[in-house]
Amino acid sequence: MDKSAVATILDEMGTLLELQGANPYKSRAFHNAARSVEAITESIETLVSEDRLQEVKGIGSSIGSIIKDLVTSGKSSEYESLRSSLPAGLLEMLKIEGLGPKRIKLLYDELHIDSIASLEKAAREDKLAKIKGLGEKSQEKILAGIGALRQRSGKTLFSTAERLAAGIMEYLRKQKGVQKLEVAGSLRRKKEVVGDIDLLAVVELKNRTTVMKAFTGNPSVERVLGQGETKSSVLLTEGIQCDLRLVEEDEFPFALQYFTGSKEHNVELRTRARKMGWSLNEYGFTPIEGNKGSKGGKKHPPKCSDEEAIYRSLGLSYVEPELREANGEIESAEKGTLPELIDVKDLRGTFHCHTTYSDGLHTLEQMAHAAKALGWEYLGIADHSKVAAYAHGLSKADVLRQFKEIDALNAKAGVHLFKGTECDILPNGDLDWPATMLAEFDYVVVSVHSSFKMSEKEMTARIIKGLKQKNVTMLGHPTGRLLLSRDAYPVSMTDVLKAASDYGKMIEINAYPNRLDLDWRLCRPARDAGIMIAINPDAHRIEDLSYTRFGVNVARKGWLKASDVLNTRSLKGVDAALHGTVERSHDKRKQR
Ligand code: DGT
Ligand code: CA
Ligand code: CA
Ligand code: ZN
Repeated sequence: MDKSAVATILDEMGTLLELQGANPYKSRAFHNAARSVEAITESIETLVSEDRLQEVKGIGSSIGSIIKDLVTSGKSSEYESLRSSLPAGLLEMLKIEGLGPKRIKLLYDELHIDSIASLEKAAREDKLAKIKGLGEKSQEKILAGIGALRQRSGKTLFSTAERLAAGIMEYLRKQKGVQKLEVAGSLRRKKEVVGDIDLLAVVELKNRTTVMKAFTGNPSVERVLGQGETKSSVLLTEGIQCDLRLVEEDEFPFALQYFTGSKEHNVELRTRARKMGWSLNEYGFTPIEGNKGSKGGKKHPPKCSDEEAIYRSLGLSYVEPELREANGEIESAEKGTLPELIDVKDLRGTFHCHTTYSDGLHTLEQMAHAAKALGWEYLGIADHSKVAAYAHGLSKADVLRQFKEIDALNAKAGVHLFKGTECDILPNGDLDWPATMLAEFDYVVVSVHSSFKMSEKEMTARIIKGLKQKNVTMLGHPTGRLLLSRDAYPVSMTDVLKAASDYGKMIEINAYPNRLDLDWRLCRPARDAGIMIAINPDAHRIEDLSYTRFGVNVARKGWLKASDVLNTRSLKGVDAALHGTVERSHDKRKQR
């Protein structure tokens, strides 16, 4: 164990002793020892092996032996027994601003409060106010502190944040004097979950106060966290923070670039600017005194009227916000090799949609009409297979009935319906439809919906076994994650991607707002392995068809071009691609 890990544990032991109500002298000794350890300049291993710990100021024999245990074995029985003597929730409570060990001990002794949840409950029931030494004011402060903590750790789905931001922006645009208004931060970068909403505006001087008032008073605000002339922060009723910053017109492109981030992207950009002899921040470029730079920067950096100009000034092609994650985008922008990203307009249809045949809300015909209304050429229907009883999985008779209805609908002009299925991968890796049945569909999506608690090895083997079957087209929601509520099941995506590549299978980006699975970080590796990607809304209602745009966000963040995605192909092109994976038994073209 290294010295800062040791110091962290010593500090925690000091806190645990305080929570126990131990002699203050003793707890202070641990806190002091932690600081001393942090300050050690030579190797702590050497000090331990040469038995020289007591040379360090503030370390006596008892703390010395704890450090020795930690350094040599990574463990300490004293630390463990101290930890187990108190509920873990007490340490969590320390994260609440304004709540120290003394008060936490008081609350634990008086009301058996041992977690943030029980603390919040007691405060809401007005029980804290009655404790001697606390009172009404402290109770309010504690509740505010809990809210702030949740705020800090809280993340919000992209789709929710986008909807809230759109509402506020529409409201603000109606205000007098608003000349420019843009969203920045992770929301502009289309991250799958975001910490807060960052808005940026240019407002005429005389209207600034009223615009700020309109912002802090807009209907979705729960509470104002801070209000100033150029920056205000509010907590929205849905529990996410929103910041509005007002900047001068000529600074706007720089502020937009800066507050879009990511931080890591900005660091790389600033380093590049410095090499040209300029410093770069949210206000603009400034020449660095006496530094002409190694990249041939001019003494007077150009004024920039938009973000493109900033990137151009640095010898870079424009970098789309989605790509600003420090994944090599600056290097590619320098070489001019950034991909032309896929756009929502490139989609001509989608796959993996449910209907009333299984757990969908709308009928086959309604779904077809909705797809047509979106201007799509085709729609893939993939209702659940029979094992999915919870989702009214289809029997063979249901499927044949659905095929007939699809044939009838396809005979009318309009949108072409593909006959698909979302077939369960059973726990042993077998598929829920027999091979003869798989051959009947135009395409087959295989997914895991049950028995998530497996080892990574077993789950990986299960998925690969299902995916490589003859007539399987693509893997559905590959990791099974539900953003902000359920972790991915353990699976080696490296192995899954390799298998998909080896067996010529596709992978979907499930565009359901809380899935977004395949993750954008894996899109590039998948593409590079030659895997075709499908963007699928997993639609259960006609409205859900538009979830495809969240899938496009994922694809864009993953550097995908239109040609990397199945849905951008013409009807004919899709037909050909599906034939590569499904040997349709009833299809004459098979004999060719
Ligand atoms: P989030 O809100 O956690 O989902 O992520 P972001 O990226 O929106 O982060 P946020 O809201 O803290 O700040 C927005 C952008 O402002 C961030 O992406 C880059 C820029 N920024 C904020 N603080 C710093 C900083 O300390 N250094 C640098 N270089 N950039 C910063
Ligand atoms: Ca943010
Ligand atoms: Ca922010
Ligand atoms: Zn599914």
